[in-house]
Amino acid sequence: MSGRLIVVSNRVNPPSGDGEESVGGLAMALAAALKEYSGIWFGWSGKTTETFTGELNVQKVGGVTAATVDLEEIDLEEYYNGYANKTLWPLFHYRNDLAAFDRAFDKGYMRVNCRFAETLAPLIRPDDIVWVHDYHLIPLAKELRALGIKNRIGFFLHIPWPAHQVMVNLPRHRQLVESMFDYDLVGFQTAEYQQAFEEYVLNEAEGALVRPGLLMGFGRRLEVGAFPIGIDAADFARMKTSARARRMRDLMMACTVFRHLIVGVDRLDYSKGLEERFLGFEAFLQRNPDMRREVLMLQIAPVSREAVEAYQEIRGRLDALSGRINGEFADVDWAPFRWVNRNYRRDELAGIYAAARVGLVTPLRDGMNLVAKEYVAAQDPDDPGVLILSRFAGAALQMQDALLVNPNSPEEIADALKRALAMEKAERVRRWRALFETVSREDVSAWRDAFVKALEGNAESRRPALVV
Ligand code: GDG
Repeated sequence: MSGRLIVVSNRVNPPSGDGEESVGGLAMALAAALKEYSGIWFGWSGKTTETFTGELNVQKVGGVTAATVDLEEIDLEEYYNGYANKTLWPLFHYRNDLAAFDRAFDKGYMRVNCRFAETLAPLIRPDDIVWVHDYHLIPLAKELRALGIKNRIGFFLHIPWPAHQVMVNLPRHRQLVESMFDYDLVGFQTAEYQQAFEEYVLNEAEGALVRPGLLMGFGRRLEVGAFPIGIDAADFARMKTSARARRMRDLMMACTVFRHLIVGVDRLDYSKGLEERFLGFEAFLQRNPDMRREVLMLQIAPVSREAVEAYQEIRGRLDALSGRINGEFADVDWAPFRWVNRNYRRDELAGIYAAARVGLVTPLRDGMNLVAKEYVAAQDPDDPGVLILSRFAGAALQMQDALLVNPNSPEEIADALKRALAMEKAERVRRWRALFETVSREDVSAWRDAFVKALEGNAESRRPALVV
């Protein structure tokens, strides 16, 4: 690559590199993406000011050049908490019932995208390529083009693209999708989401599929592709042998003597299927009285997006459910369930995964799900645990050797738990080897390189709009 890679995401929070990273798959992935390219990571600082100044703050954090801008309180309300997290997130995760459609959110979203573009444009040099991330910034390329930016610009969506009939619930859906045609390349986590996008364009935008990966719509052309994101497998391998990871593993082993640990790790979010998962564990305990004393379930779920009501409500429901399960099954010397809303260091998480016989990853919808991949990467090759994975996580397409379940069904989760706990070592090793091979090969570097190559590759593809 001759120029620089400019990565843009809502929030810029490069991990410090000492294991105390923030929660969230996107931050980890972007930091890894920038590790080997010279470039800049641009986005919101996480701070608010009284009035928007557009002042840039540039600093080096953990080997990454971060260029950040502050936003106004109202931006946060309308753009971040509003359109991004109360409108697009629920809708794209098939929770139309939780989606708020409010024109003020829409306006705030467009305003912040415009502000981002105005602040970013002067930083862009002619041979840079720009890589925009996620649903917060869908119209960014349109705003950059309006300011005369001609560079190659790619977009990657970290969350699902919903089915056509779900997408049309969004007021002004056509404008939003049309703005995506200002990118040179739009990437999705899976072929399934790519197809859903294509179907929308074919039906709503007088579209046509010119060839696989090249779409016409709104009288314009757009390259699309599937780029499944992975973890930084090499970094994870290093971390899992660290002193802290080993200490945590030993600690977890010590408190599960004669018992098997079942672990779940998720941001506290309604898309992660936590209620159904808890009910699945309860059903397992009800149906298998002889196995009750042989298991401990640990669910780690650091709180997120606390300003959004739906997130406050789900926490209350999960507190009640976890209390009910322990109330029903605990004994004086034993309780089956631990529900923890704390944030752990990544190296500590690696130790917890390593100690768990079962990784329980059952989102109702998920763009990819990196926890499933981290769980696999952390296992002992000679005595690995079993991954139970939702068929509705993007990761399921690559991880067919997991026990795949329908996360809406507590009974199916209970059956899978029973099967995982009874699984012979030979089968566990066979399944794990296949999973680990995929997780190692299709890691975050492969994801980044494939996307950047595809974006560079179609340098010639910005031709004048074609009318069909
Ligand atoms: C979005 C998409 C897509 C969790 N608890 C702690 C902690 N985590 C880390 C995990 C993992 C990350 O957060 C979560 O990543 P996911 O992929 O599971 O989910 P989202 O945050 O929803 O991410 C998702 C992803 O973007 C990437 O494209 O896969 O579908 O929704 O890395 O380990 N990390 C630490 N302490 C915790 O307590 N340090």
